[in-house]
Amino acid sequence: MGVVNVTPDSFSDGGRFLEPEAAVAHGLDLVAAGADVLDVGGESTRPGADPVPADEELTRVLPVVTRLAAEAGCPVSIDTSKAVVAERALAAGATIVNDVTAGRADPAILDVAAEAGAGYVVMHMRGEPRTMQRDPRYDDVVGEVGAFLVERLDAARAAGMAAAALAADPGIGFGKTLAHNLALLARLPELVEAVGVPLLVGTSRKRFIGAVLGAAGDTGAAGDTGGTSGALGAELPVDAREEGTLATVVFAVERGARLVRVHDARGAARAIRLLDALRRAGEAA
Ligand code: PMM
Repeated sequence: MGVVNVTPDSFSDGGRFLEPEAAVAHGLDLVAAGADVLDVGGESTRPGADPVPADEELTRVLPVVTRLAAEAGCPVSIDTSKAVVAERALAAGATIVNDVTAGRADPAILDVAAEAGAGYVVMHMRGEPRTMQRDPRYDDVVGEVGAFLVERLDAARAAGMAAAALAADPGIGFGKTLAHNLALLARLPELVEAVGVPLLVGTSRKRFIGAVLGAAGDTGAAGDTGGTSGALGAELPVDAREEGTLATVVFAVERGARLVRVHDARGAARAIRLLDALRRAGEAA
């Protein structure tokens, strides 16, 4: 799943694809690079982000969804929590709703997705983007995220969605510390087992990657080979998290993720192709 953020303020690509032409071109590039699904979003969910009014979100995403649905040759997903945005995007050709609130922000979104026969992604988030990173705590992060996803999948089915239309996402970085994010990825098979639908995982360029690599002394600076020279504890910047992202992509897919949401589709597609070849060799042996 390739990310097309039509926002001024997303943490990794905010402002780059705000013009519809640039966003459409970027989406087509992602497909050429190997994306099988495009996820178009008009509201940033980065920690601390302010909500965007529905009319502004619609102005951002509708032209992009319309053109990509016609031209990209793959399913288009709309990354929104608002029923009205989902409804208009589905009418414009999107076929999946990716809802980071899992229907809690605007419950009517469940009926919209059900009535359209659309795919629907439920994601776990603790709190809301404006406040979610203020000291999140869990007794058992994997158990609690799994139970939440199961409950929201039940709500989606109760609204009339088919089992085959659903996917679930642990929401890496959404109200989680570094340790929570690592535990969710390390114990992904438990989540796969708990939810019983395909698992989507979004790690791309997220802060925990910068934290792990920064703690290892990597600064991302030119000439820094990592590990020895950096200021210990400094976070690796967003534009230097691609290799770390690929490690998480391979790890997540190997542990049962069926979809990965990424900014760089070429690297992820190549990594997964290699993983496939290795798996096939293992099965043939
Ligand atoms: N992450 C972001 C936005 N939407 N949706 C799902 N299902 N899973 C995610 O992990 C996720 C998401 C934030 O990343 P971005 O600002 O780069 O889009």
